[in-house]
Amino acid sequence: MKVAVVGATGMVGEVMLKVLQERNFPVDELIPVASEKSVGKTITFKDKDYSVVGLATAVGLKPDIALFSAGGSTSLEWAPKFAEVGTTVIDNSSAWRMDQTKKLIVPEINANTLTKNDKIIANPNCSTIQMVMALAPLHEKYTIKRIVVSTYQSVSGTGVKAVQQLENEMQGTKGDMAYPYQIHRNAIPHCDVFEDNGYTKEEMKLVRETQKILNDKTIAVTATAVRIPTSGGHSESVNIQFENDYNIEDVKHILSQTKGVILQDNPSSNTYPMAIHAHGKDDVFVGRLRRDESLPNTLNMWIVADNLRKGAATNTVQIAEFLKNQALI
Ligand code: 11C
Repeated sequence: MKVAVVGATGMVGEVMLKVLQERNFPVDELIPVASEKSVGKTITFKDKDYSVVGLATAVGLKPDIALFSAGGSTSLEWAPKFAEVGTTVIDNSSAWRMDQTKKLIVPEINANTLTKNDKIIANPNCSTIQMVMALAPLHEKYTIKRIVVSTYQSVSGTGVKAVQQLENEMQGTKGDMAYPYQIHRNAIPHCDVFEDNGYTKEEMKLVRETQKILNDKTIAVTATAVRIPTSGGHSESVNIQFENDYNIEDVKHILSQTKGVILQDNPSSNTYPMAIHAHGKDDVFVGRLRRDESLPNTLNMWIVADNLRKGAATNTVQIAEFLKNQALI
């Protein structure tokens, strides 16, 4: 299989290359793609050196599949050009997610909707992926009415400049700022840009993408997204109101049986998910399960995942694996 990785020198691109190797995705020919300033750089993949090429060159090579992590505007311009030459694009940006003609896929939940005609497939936002991984099986059993989510997001979600800002601040050195404020020893209630309704784009992604993936516009979602000085993963406090009452032991059983979800829930041994443990892993970790005693049919939980893995690269590669296994590419 001829595989292009667009944005190969970026943070998510690097993890994509790692995940492709770890999962032994059948890459016969790798095409690492990046912006003009990285063209000619060398990328090592499975002990072989590859030269980074530009987007136009990559389209000309007609890859079978292109994994994109190069930002929304690059994706809007170039994904259709790849699709035109027959390449299936899996895109990590927000460019196509809410396009009604494009599918927004978390493989464990809705990959079965994919067909050969889906030439541009959207990968959801990291904070949405980890939340719906835990909620989809519970929605199926108890029907979710409303979700209140607060996120505690890693600086790696913003990119390399933010990781560097935190490093600089921890070491007391000066450098470029990715955020309007210091992030070290701080919590900034501001992820991505503000929309006209006073919510940030990140918060609205949690609303819109959740409804699209769970294929249910009636689910009410409200979100607060906060950046904190961690680098290994995103954490989320999630309050879920169901239509029907639930049994907490059954909830635990369902989550423990859900592929890709690991239940870590034992207060007596201080067992609960944490970013420091989720870092570098592909699963979504769930714990602190408890009844919301202030409302009927309502549950509280804590969800953690590595935002660069299941939140981005791993989910993308899993979509590619599904397409390959189902002979859709
Ligand atoms: C963050 N969730 O942590 C973002 C990063 O729409 O794919 C990914 C942005 C996106 O800031």
